[in-house]
Formats: sequence, C-alpha cells, structure tokens
Amino acid sequence: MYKFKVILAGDKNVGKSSLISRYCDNSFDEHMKETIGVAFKRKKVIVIENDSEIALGLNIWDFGGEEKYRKLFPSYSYGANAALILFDTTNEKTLNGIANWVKIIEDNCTSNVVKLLIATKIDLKEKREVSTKKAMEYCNNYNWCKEIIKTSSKTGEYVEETFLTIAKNLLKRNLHKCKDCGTFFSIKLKFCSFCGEKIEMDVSPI
Ligand SMILES: Nc1nc2c(ncn2[C@@H]2O[C@H](COP(=O)(O)OP(=O)(O)O)[C@@H](O)[C@H]2O)c(=O)[nH]1
Ligand SMILES: [Mg+2]
Repeated sequence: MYKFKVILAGDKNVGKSSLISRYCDNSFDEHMKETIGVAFKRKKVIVIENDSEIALGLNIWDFGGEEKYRKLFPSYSYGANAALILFDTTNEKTLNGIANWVKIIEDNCTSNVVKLLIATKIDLKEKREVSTKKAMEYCNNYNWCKEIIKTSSKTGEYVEETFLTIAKNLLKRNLHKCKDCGTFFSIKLKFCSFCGEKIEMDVSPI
C-alpha cells in the first residue's frame, strides 16, 4: 500500500485535533485537550480512479498550534506529501493566520506538496465571523487555492470528503496507472514496479 504523510496546520483551537479525531475515530469532544507538541494517527482510504480501486495509507500528523511549538514545525513537516490548512469560521483572526502557515509550509515542504484549505466549525452558524465570500476573497491571493472545504467535526459534515479530496490529489500527483497490468506505481519510477515492464513512454497519467 502506498503511504503518504499528511500534516495539519492552523492556529491553536481552529479544530485540527477534532478533525483528525472525527475522521480516524468518528468521535468528537467538546473539551478537546490541547495538543502538546506533535501527535500522529493512521488511516487507510480507498480511492476509485479510472474504474480501479486503490488503497492509500494516510499518516496524519497533528501539531500543537501554539507559538512555542513552531520551532518544531520544520521537523514536523519534513517529507509531507499533503498539508491541510485550517481556519475557524467563528474566529476571523485565524483567517489572517493562514498566510503565516502557508509560508511556513512552503519554506519547509517540497513544491509538490498538496495543499487544501479547510474552514472549520460550520455548525456554529450563530457565531460565524467569516463568510465563504470573504474567505474566498482572501484566498484568491494563493494560486493553489481553488476551493475551500467547509467542515464540522461536531456533525461530521464534509470530514470524509476532506480526506478523500486529499487522497485523490495525492494519487494524481504521485502515482501512474500502468497500461499493461493496470496497477498504480510511483511516478518516480521509469518502469512498472508490479509487472516489471519498462513503460516510460506507455503510462497514462490520471
Ligand atoms: N462546535 C464545534 N466545535 C468544534 C469543532 N471543531 C473543534 N471544535 C472545538 O474547538 C475547540 C478546539 O478544538 P481542537 O481540535 O482542540 O483545536 P486545535 O488546537 O486546532 O487542535 C475544542 O473545544 C473543540 O471541541 C466543530 O466542528 N464544531
Ligand atoms: Mg490540537
């Protein structure tokens, strides 16, 4: 199974640990404990692409968003294949924090890293401070940001979709489908690692 490292970034209390907890354990805690330093979970995700099913292993890294932990970020983000950048729809300050997180990610990860912007806590409609329009206006500054996924870890809305979107993007950027045997293999290879055929010119990017 192909494994990928996914990191979460965003200010303290935006809901990073809650998103992971909903996705990996299907649970939600109103009084989630602060993350100390770095935490880690694994989950398998099945992606269907070109009528083929492929299982990807996501190694999901959680990070204590407090300033004092930021010096850990270079080692935390080392080798990351994807980054989820979160802001809290009930706290406008966290939207302004995005620029900082994007810079930290771009400074510490390769340019191939999949980035996805996530709005959290959409169940708290009465406390909302950031409209989708405002967030989109802000994010137009980033040419990688075409959409914002709006989630609630409390109700579970769009949590599965978030990680499925990440998985599909990881597949697109990192794997090819072999035309000979139909298996997916790393784009870094010049031959199919399953059927052994040298198929440099005979791969179909997905
Ligand atoms: N209502 C609601 N509360 C949330 C949601 N996500 C997180 N929270 C709450 O926000 C607080 C901070 O969440 P946490 O996951 O610890 O944030 P982190 O510091 O980014 O890891 C906790 O009290 C959570 O219960 C959500 O989708 N809806
Ligand atoms: Mg946390």
